[in-house]
Amino acid sequence: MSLLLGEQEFFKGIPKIQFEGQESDNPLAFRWYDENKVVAGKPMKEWLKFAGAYWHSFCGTGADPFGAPTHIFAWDKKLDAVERAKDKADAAFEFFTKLGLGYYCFHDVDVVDYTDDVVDNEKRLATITDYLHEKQKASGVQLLWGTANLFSNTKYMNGASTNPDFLVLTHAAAQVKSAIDATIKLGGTGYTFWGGREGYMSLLNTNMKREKEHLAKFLQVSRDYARANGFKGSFYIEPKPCEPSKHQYDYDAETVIGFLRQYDLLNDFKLNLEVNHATLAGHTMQHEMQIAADAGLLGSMDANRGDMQNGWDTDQFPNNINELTECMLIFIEAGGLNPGGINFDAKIRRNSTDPADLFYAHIGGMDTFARALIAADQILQKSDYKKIRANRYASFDAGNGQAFENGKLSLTDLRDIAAKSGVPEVISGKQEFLENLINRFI
Ligand code: XLS
Ligand code: NI
Ligand code: NI
Repeated sequence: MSLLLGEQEFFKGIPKIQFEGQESDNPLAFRWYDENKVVAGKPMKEWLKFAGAYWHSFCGTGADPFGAPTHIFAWDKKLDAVERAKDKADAAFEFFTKLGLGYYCFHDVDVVDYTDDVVDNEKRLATITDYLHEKQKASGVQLLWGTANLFSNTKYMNGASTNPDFLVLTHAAAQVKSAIDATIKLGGTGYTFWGGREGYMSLLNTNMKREKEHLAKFLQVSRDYARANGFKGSFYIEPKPCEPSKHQYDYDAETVIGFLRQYDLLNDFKLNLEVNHATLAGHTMQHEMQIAADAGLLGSMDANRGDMQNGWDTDQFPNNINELTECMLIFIEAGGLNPGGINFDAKIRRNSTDPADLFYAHIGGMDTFARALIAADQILQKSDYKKIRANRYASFDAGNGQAFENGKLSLTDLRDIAAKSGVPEVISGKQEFLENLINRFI
């Protein structure tokens, strides 16, 4: 089998990862993710459009505030930025192909290093975009979404589109414009905005109203540019409550939906939800997904998990089967993600330094999703889960309850029904029963 290697093989000794089933003890094989297995009417690979995240897997060096890089990349050696970027693309596509990932996601600065020169950056990105285009054609791997990094460079320390200095906003616009061009050229199904610096560190120096209006204007002009240039995909906002800013304007799903509605962006934007952002916002991922699904805005997701003891975005690989099974119940009932996929916005730990570690991490994540998908499908098909939930609301299905839902009863009418009907029964919410039921199908 052709592995579509570049000049060098970066992950030597690692074969194409195959499905071997639950009995396999091969750590470099899938035990649950069987891409063509049909679950709930569709092959797994159609439900689970997995994507690799360029930034964590091919740029993240393992450096932390207390220590130097531990991930020393063989693709990061050449002196010329574009040549270095091509090696990185070779490594990335070797990895995607060996793992069987159908999609990938990137920020502009992940795929090629940027300078402070707008024109130079545009040229670099255009050059590497052509190279990525060739890699996509040769491998069949597709772009899930592109984005611009508007948070790492010094100039964005006070925000990008919400910066109080207009000139900084224009530099952010220049980056978004060429990242949109790259996304269009590469046939990306989405374009993501994650605003780590779009918020504040202190209200003492912040005009919040004005900053949010600037953010909305910036999104509108970006949308207009992309649509005028033929972008047919979905824009995503990726909510996160804080980190790196103390407070971020895209706090959580509910906040973002209100913002999109206020600025008339609902037709073009959906949500890209991330597990560890949900937990940072004091929610579960299930909560965020249900909010988005109910609004018809469940666009895409960033898969990872947090750490129970840490209050930051640790971006660990997903491995919590209960959490994901509950997510998959919402996911299947919503018909999956539309038009997005499942991007592994997750990083191996600083001290995971074997080339195989990146494979173990993704295999574990993909297997956990696959297993959760199967379990959730069984729960929906074979248990009373849906019925129990529906029955709790049965009193609204007919009679006065239905009249209330249809807006036919006044407050006085409701009062009169209460006076006439006596004391409500005590009715169990059956939470423990349902929790056991989830475990029974895992
Ligand atoms: C950071 C975000 C980031 C976005 C893309 O917390 O998750 O990685 O997904 O800019
Ligand atoms: Ni993310
Ligand atoms: Ni994140």
